[in-house]
Amino acid sequence: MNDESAEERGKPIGRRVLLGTLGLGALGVVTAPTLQRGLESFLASAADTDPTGLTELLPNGGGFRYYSVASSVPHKNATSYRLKIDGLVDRPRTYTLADLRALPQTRMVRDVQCVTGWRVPDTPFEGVRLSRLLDAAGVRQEAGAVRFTCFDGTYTESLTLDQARRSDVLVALRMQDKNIGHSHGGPVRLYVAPMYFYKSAKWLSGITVTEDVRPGYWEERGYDVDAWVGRSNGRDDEPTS
Ligand SMILES: Nc1nc2c(c(=O)[nH]1)N[C@H]1C(S)=C(S)[C@@H](COP(=O)(O)O)O[C@H]1N2
Ligand SMILES: [Mo]
Repeated sequence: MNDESAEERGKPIGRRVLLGTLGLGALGVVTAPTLQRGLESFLASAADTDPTGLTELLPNGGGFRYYSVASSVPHKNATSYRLKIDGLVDRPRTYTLADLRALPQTRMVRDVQCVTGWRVPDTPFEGVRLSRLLDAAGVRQEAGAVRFTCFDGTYTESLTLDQARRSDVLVALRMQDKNIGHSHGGPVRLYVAPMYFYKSAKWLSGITVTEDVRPGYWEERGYDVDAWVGRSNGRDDEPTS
């Protein structure tokens, strides 16, 4: 069984930790952040102390935990994938994967930090700077924010325009020096290097320039909108960028 089939199982509530290769997929159904933190610290300690080495079989290993708030997510490839940029722009546009690949690519290597505590060191991401796509679209003067939507049909995120224009914010096509696979939000995910990983929306399909920030999926459920790794969300972590 692969992680994709695990992803189809279970209930469509909360975010689920995909443990298909261990046959533990049914564990991960939780909604409240506190409960979910409890679950994740359990899983984290299980992974830290696992005497069998079975956690190495988790999809892709390497410390990432796999999240989806949707019960199933369609697969998109070079033929079917589209990224639409619209809203308060002069030149709305829909990009194919080939269009995105043809643009200059930026590679960055930073730690990834999830707000629940796990951190993965030195993870390469590569893709097109979001600022480039915004400039190409011609952001209108009255715009103040960017909203991201996903082809899982559920997840949303947002950044202020100033945050979105940072050079360490990418529309990422590659992660860990591979094309981004479905579990990690491929073929295209957002990568917001200086913020907790919930800002890095997987399965990115829409970028809408708006007047104001609208809180995203997890932000409506209690997480900070300005999610700088460090002091936001009541945490104390080393910054990632
Ligand atoms: N579409 C979508 N993007 C998402 C999420 C999600 O559930 N759905 N979870 C977020 C959270 S909380 C984290 S920690 C990372 C996990 O990314 P990974 O599954 O590649 O480890 O994706 C973020 N982006
Ligand atoms: Mo997260």
